[in-house]
Amino acid sequence: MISMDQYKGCFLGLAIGDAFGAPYEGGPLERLLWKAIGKTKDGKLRYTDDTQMAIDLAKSFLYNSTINQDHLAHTFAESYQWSRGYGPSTSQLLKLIKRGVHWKEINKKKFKTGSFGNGAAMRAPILAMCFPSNTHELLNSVIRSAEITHAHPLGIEGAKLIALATQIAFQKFSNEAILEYLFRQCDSKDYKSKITFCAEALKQSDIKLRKIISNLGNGIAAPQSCVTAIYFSLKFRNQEFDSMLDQVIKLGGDTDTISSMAGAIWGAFNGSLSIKNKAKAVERSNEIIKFAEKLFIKQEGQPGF
Ligand code: F2R
Ligand code: MG
Ligand code: MG
Repeated sequence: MISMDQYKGCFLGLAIGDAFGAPYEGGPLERLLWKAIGKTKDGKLRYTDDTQMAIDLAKSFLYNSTINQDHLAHTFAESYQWSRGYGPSTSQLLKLIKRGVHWKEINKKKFKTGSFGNGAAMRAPILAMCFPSNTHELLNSVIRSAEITHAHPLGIEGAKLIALATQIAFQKFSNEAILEYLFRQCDSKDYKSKITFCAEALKQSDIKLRKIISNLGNGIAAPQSCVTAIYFSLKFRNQEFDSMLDQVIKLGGDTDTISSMAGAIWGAFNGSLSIKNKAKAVERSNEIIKFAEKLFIKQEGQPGF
């Protein structure tokens, strides 16, 4: 039985990973900028595009009881603020949607095959909360959510892996069973070989971070970050959230997104009890808890769905 506390843990883990990872994302310029704009007036840590798009997805699902692509595209666009640090192609796309252009006309504008950034994957844990047991509906919804901003097959595949990893983390299967399941569900050679590496790396307690970077990646592209996040969530599932966060921050690169995706999966395993206090440092964390509660009540199979 999945508990409401696991939903709270999942959403809070996503937001905490994002807000605490954000000051370390990217190079010196990005870090300097975040130093200037990374706190609210009342001293809370601001979250970035990762959490904003997750909130938008939750809001849109709660309103429609399904993934309504046009509504979701407008919800993303209405929330857009440059200061949340969106990826370049997503920024451009959301600004155009806000001006009235339909998402289908522009989701393959900057890149002919669509974006393979990790922007669709970073919001995918929410879909596992919408569809915790219907995998067919989950996968269908991953595609519908992703293709608005990330039409590239590798962008969608990364979102699929993060959604499935979150869904199965709610069930608390063993790491071996989770990775076997993800491998079977995976359509891409590149991701498959990363999942195989992940299984091997989890057997080595003293593996160096540079080996994780060179084999799994720490970048902004989905193939360079999704399996990395899954690796950290599985490695630290029985340890404190902060131990995982420290390692992801040391990894460098796309620290907010990797710790956000890993944080969501960690929270799906462990619930919110041990991270509730940490969440108080993050802006709007009470509202995030409320979204998690509403998603739990609305999840498929429950009355009112
Ligand atoms: N934007 C940021 N952080 C600032 C930059 C960090 C640093 N310079 C770094 O590179 O590590 N963070 C937020 O953006 C990420 C999510 O991005 P999203 O929404 O996927 O953006 P986008 O623009 O669609 O894709 C990101 C970049 O990936 C490359 N790319 C994507 N598809 C491509 C394709 N088909 N061909 C070639 N390149 C492609 C491009 O460089 C895109 O700009 C998260 O990290 C979030 O925190
Ligand atoms: Mg971000
Ligand atoms: Mg990021």
